[in-house]
Amino acid sequence: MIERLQELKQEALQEISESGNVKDLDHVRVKYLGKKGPITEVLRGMGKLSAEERPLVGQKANEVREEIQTNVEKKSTELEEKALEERLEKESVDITLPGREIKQGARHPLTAVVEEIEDIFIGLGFQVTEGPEVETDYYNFEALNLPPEHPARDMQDSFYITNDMLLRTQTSPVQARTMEKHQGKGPVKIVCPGKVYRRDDDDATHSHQFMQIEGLFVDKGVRMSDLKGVLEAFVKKYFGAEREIRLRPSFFPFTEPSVEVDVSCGICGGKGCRVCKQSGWIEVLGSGMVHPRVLEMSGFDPKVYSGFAFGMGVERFALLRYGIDDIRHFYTNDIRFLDQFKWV
Ligand code: 2NL
Repeated sequence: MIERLQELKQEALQEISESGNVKDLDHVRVKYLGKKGPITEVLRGMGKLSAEERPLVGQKANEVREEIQTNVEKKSTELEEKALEERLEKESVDITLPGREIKQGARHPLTAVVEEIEDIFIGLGFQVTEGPEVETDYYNFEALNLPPEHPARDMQDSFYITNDMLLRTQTSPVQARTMEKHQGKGPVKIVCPGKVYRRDDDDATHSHQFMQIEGLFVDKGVRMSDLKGVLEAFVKKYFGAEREIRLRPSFFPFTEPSVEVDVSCGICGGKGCRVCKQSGWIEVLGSGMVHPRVLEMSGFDPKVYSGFAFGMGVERFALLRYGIDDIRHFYTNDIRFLDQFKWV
């Protein structure tokens, strides 16, 4: 029996040293030291031994068990340390690697210009109002006194969705809707910024989608001089106090009389240059006194109320402000272009 125990010990130590992981090692431990293991079996068979042999075998059995136990523990510590080292190796972080650059975004230049223009008009007592980009024929054209044969109403010039619905061609429908909501009671003093759509081929100065800001002031006793005063204050705030404005007669179906507003050229100071096409003046706004038919259709009595309205293209204001030569830059979203507006 002593020999058998010695053999068992050799086998066990061999298997322990060959264990590659904690699970294998546990398997070996249970196999040799468990209740159904060979050592327990030897101890159970001791009854058949003589009185002299019994303590010797018992002692040897305990010795073997303890040695196996100690070896299992030693191996277990070894395996755990090995596993920890492997993990540390695998999960190591190279703290000398340079960090990734965090890209900072910038406000889109058109957004910056819209917000700047909004702020100027808020300072003049206007409220900012927005409305739908998909409009009905009624609000986009009819309520604005555009006759049925007007070219903008042609399928060729506007994006129709159905017979009666289209992408708005101007932001004036927002103003018509707002007037209607006021139910014939002034004042209405609003600016309406937003995207508008026209079926144009894109080039340096045209885009099928662009930004517009329109404004409207309706109240009792609003006169042409109010139009001139408000637009002069706006232009001087946006372009600079040294700039002058000039009104030229014009025509829009929704205003009567209508004017075109020019600003004196900031490059040549009025002497004539490339930017102002040698005229000394740059056209920036369309405006006029709201047509009585338009007031009437939106619920205002044109004998009691009067108003002025104006409209401007935002891209043009941005081009002039930042010296950009092609409107398409605003819509192609080249990061190198957009990145330059971090400071605005
Ligand atoms: C331009 C000219 C203009 C208006 C827009 C307007 C709106 C209502 C009533 C009357 Cl509800 N008028 N808007 C008036 C005159 C000119 O825009 O050149 N836009 C780019």
